[in-house]
Amino acid sequence: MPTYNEAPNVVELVRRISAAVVGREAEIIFVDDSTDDTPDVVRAVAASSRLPIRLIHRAEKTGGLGGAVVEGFRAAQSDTCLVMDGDLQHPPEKIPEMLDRLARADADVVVASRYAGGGTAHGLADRTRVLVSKTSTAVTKAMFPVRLRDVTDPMTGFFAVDRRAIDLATLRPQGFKILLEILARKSLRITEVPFDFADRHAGESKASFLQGGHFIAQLAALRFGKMSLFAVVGGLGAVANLFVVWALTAVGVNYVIAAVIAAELTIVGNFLLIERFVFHDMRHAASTFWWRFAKSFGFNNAEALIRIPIMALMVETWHISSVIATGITLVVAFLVRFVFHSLVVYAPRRTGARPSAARHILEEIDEQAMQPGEI
Ligand SMILES: Nc1nc2c(ncn2[C@@H]2O[C@H](COP(=O)(O)OP(=O)(O)O)[C@@H](O)[C@H]2O)c(=O)[nH]1
Ligand SMILES: [Mg+2]
Repeated sequence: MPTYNEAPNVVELVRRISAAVVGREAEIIFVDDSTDDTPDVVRAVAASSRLPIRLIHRAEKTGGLGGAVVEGFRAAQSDTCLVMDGDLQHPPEKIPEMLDRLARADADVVVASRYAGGGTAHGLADRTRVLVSKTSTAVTKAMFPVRLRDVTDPMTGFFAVDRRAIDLATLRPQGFKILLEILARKSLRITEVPFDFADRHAGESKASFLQGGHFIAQLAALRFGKMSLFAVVGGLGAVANLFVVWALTAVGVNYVIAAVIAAELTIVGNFLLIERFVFHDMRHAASTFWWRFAKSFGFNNAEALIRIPIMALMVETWHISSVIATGITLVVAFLVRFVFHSLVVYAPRRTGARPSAARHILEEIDEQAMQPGEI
């Protein structure tokens, strides 16, 4: 159970779950990122509970809700794991049916669906959320027509899974849509049971606009891998580049200088965006920030410098139009840039093998430069 400030729901939740799983061997794991007194309430309830209750209070809320769910999978005693929200929108009375379906051994995942026959979604707060939920479900299903063929509700947070069927290490949970992440990564046998999505028992929803942004990034990353996000960032950079040139020349800056300033700003901006959105999951294993920046900055400047003469050469020797030559060089440059970033800029640090002396000195300087200053 992922929880974020659900203190007023914990007692009722444990009461209803305990009643639902009577006669079964079970435990409840709260993976909690709360800033309120949820941990205290969980500890108090655990002390008098018949069911074993464990609390994992995370210091860092890595991956948000999805990260919490994966952490719960890792901690669980059993391979059979059931995920549900901590606000009683998911009725605990459904648990036995879900576990029985999973135990029948013809499914790896049992999805409790708001949209399967007999299910309802009246707990969605308002018309806007119903529309957002339905539209994003349709778009998602269209993007994964095969994997999600048998699923009416890939965005539900109520599901049971056999942990052995999924590869925890490949999951990249970011925010709310953890089930989608699981279903899209691997072909699994899926069964659905309908359920009534209730109103929140107490407290407030933590879904937000930002979660919507995460979701779009997650969809793109799942479907097209990092390259599509990389292309989106590159496209934004091109637009920003044009805008800066236009703005600077409009205030009287010489166009060559304007072009150079715009190019450098775009290179830096692109780097920051790909750090944050494209290669964020590879950063921790790669070299330090400034070292990555140096590689990316150096590469992009070199690339810009040689692209133009190469283009000129193509026009001169192959006699093709300059527009086509520009197109070809841009596509090739995009591919080379992507490969360079994923294989070189974000390459995992080598452990064991000794780096070359020059690299060692550079890294040492870099390391020192990153130390907090002391006066
Ligand atoms: N551990 C953890 N749980 C979260 C986080 N964000 C939301 N949750 C929990 O995830 C569940 C679903 O969130 P909720 O706010 O009800 O979303 P909604 O049902 O889509 O409105 C609830 O149990 C929340 O407490 C988070 O960052 N970390
Ligand atoms: Mg909820």
